[in-house]
Amino acid sequence: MSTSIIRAVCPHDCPDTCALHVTVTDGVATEVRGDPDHPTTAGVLCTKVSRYTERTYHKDRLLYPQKRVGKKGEGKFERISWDEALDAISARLKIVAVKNPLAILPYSYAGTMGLVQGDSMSHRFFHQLGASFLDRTICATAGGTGYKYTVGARIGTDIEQTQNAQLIIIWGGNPIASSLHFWMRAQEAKRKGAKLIAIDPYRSLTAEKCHQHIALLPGTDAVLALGMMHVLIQDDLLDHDYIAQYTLGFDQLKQRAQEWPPERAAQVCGISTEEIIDLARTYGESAKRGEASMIRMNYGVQRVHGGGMAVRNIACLPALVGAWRHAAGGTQLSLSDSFPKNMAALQRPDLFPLGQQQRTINMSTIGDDLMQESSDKFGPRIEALIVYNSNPVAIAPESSVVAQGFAREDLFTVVLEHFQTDTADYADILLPATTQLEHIDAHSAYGHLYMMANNAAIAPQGEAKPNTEIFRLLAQRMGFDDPCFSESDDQIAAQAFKKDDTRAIHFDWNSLKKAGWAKLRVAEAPFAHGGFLTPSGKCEFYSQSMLDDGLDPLPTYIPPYESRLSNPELAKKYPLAMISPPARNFLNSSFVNVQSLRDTEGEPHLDIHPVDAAQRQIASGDRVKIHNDRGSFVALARVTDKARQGLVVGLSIWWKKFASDYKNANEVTSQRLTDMGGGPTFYDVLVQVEKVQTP
Ligand SMILES: Nc1nc2c(c(=O)[nH]1)N[C@H]1C(S)=C(S)[C@@H](COP(=O)(O)OP(=O)(O)OC[C@H]3O[C@@H](n4cnc5c(=O)[nH]c(N)nc54)[C@H](O)[C@@H]3O)O[C@H]1N2
Ligand SMILES: Nc1nc2c(c(=O)[nH]1)N[C@H]1C(S)=C(S)[C@@H](COP(=O)(O)OP(=O)(O)OC[C@H]3O[C@@H](n4cnc5c(=O)[nH]c(N)nc54)[C@H](O)[C@@H]3O)O[C@H]1N2
Ligand code: SF4
Ligand SMILES: [Mo]
Repeated sequence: MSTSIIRAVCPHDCPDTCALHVTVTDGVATEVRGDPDHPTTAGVLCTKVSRYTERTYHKDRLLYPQKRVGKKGEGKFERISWDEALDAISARLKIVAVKNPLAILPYSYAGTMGLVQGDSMSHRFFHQLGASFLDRTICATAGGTGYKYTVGARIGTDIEQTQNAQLIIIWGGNPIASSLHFWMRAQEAKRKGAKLIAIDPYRSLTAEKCHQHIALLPGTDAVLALGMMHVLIQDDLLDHDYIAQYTLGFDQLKQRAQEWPPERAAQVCGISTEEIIDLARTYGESAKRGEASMIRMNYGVQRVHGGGMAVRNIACLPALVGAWRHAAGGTQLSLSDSFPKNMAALQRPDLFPLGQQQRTINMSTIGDDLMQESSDKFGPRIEALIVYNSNPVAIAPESSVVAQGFAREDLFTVVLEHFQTDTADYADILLPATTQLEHIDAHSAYGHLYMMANNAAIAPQGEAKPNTEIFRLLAQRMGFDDPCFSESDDQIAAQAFKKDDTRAIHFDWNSLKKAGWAKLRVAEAPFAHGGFLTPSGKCEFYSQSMLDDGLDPLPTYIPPYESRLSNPELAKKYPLAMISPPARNFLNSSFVNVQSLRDTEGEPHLDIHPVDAAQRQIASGDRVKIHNDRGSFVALARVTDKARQGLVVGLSIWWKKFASDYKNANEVTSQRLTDMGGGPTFYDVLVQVEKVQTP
């Protein structure tokens, strides 16, 4: 018997990007554990990934290529050989490409965050083909854009400082579920006396464990931040020296904040005036005392119409009180721009045919876009769709339109997957992909500062192949002869980070593979002495770039499309706001098919406040229908004041095929986009809820 420990990386879309130790005995992975020496992983994994072998060796893993034999969406397939599959795909892509390659669309997101399996060979392939580009907006572009206007780049407080903070504001995030290793450090800070405050419409697992919970209405965070600015200025809880040296536009900001006395802000946010005054004073006074006050923002704040502006407003706060002076102060939304990734080498945009027209499709409106006919404005109708690392039929908004698009008989759809997801059901050709234990990859992270290496622990299951290999083989069949199409995964991984960049100068792929991880060389407190990456080099309270892009250059409020205050007519019909944030035991729609994890989540639930439930004669355990003009889905009611009055919460993202009505929360979400960044508005939804009468 031979047993070894392989160094690997969690590939999932989670800020923590854990370092893994995979125990392999006689070629079989028997256990996946957190690397005890990796500082942020600290030997701990979440429940999902500690069950990784259950997912890898799942009886439903796709093990060989298949072609559709039933109707689209029916999920009936027949086994074929790799040659047959690849020949069929390349033949069809050639036919479409001769007419217009822009009619081909790749659709992918963060099923794996790996730079090799996610961002390299596939991009090279579609660039060479001259296909449409995909704007990958589904998660974070609204907030990312708002943050960049203000601070300049997605750079912020290092998670490894968290335990040194005296005040931690967790704003629009539920780290117990979605960033466990940040939460572990926040707990350490709490034990050392730090105060924890959660800002969230829902009493999430995290909000429940904080000292204070401010349950504002969804989509009103921008106003809470404006109300805080008002109080900070009025009470002079400011760091005048920091403002003078390192910020731009304070006088204009001051005027703007005047418009938002806490009384007015409180009305919009649906909270008390005292809560706003108290929050601002707690924040400002903590900074005045010279303490480290940290705001951990998360993406929950930016899935609404004004989501970009909300992040921008919040991102102004640390500069007002000088919180960036401390390594454990400031704010973190994402650290992705800390990494000197070499995207040009990985993706080779230069392969795109010279002089050919380009087109970009926003992944958040895939439903509408699949339904578009050819036109001058839109360009050619989408005729071929290649999906990998994503499950759009479950996760994209306004699902009924998405499903209608995928059901088009004239659309040629290829899906690369581990499992027969809701999306795979619509494939013409379904290809088996390897999991993280079966391929190699290089990783950056968005919640810590380590470059990471994933070694293959086991052989591919069945006939599964890495995404890279699938696109390599397709490139051969398409006749693409650039040498980059013959690079091995190791050769690609070795190009992941820019070696001449001071942050990664110590990067060497072979040694990274042995060590598993290496920290970037970056400053401990990124903006302690200014150095913002905006055009002015300052934290921009006033942003000329925003004005140039047609936005208000100052912090402001952009109300939700759908809320009682902003759309009272609609609210008459659909009076309840609905959000559908991540369930603890799923990762987006990944893991929903892992029995032990699904058992823990039970059936799809809807949390509803006792007053709202009573008005509708709903009791816990009742089957309820959640609906609006876009559609409906069914869930089991949980009557609880965790959901504030006027709000319902359906933890997500369920596979439709595991729901009694074959539907999920995205039936009622809309394809309208955020104020900036072209993001989706998953949490900007009004619905009505009623009990389903059982015969
Ligand atoms: N277990 C688990 N972990 C995950 C994921 C998962 O699906 N499951 N998903 C991963 C991905 S892709 C991402 S992007 C991140 C997600 O990270 P986040 O978007 O930060 O998601 P959550 O941590 O669930 O926190 C969202 C919280 O925001 C709250 N919220 C909703 N609307 C508003 C609002 O308008 N204002 C405020 N202040 N709060 C609001 C919700 O109630 C919820 O508690 O997590 C990653 N980690
Ligand atoms: N209602 C609602 N909808 C949401 C959200 C919400 O909060 N509420 N959150 C949104 C957010 S933040 C996000 S990020 C998106 C996430 O949406 P997606 O990025 O689509 O994430 P998943 O649903 O996890 O699907 C990823 C798929 O990739 C597959 N996969 C993993 N690794 C590989 C690989 O190496 N090769 C191949 N070929 N496939 C692989 C997995 O099996 C899985 O089926 O969903 C969004 N949708
Ligand atoms: S999902 Fe997040 S917490 Fe869980 S193992 Fe992966 S990186 Fe770590
Ligand atoms: Mo996400």
